[in-house]
Amino acid sequence: MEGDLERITMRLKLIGIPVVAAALAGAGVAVQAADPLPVTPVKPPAATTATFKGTGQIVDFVAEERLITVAHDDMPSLGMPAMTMDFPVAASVDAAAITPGQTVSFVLTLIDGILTVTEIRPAAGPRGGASQ
Ligand SMILES: [Cu+2]
Repeated sequence: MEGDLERITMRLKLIGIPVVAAALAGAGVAVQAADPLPVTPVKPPAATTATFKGTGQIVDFVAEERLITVAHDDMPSLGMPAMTMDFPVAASVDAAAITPGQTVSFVLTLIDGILTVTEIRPAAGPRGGASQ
């Protein structure tokens, strides 16, 4: 039984649908949340190691969880309109350089089906409109 759960959890992590794990937990099945980071289900383009460039404003950053909230601009390469959402931040990114309020450009890499911030830096120039 434990082995089954481990396999299920592993598979859920691989396909990036923790919602199902939450449903199992709700049904009284104890599922260890191995990875508490929320993920954003995304229909990935053909390549599985795709990267996507974006711009936006940092709304929040929880360093302990390496979780960033970004009000990002339109991302046509992802088919995503402008919105505010969370991303996990890769260990290779210098967390000390992430400051809420900052306008940034960033790179998302699809890692195990999860869009992860792998690069982030202050935007080169001032931005026009108000962020959403
Ligand atoms: Cu988004």
